[in-house]
Amino acid sequence: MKNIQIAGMSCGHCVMAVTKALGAVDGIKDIRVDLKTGVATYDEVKPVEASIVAAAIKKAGYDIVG
Ligand SMILES: [Cu+2]
Repeated sequence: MKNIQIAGMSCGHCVMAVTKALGAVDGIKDIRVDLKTGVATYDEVKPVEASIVAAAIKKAGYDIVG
């Protein structure tokens, strides 16, 4: 179970966009995104490099905090 803090989400569309972006990354499943806290939670079925996750989030128009 991984947690990432995402900046820039403001509505349900943002949640969908982030969920979709994470879902497109090979190895990531069971994604939950909380709009209020900005935290995305997911499981990895295989190791996924943090840089790949960051790139996917960035491509969707958001940033990982920290
Ligand atoms: Cu939005």
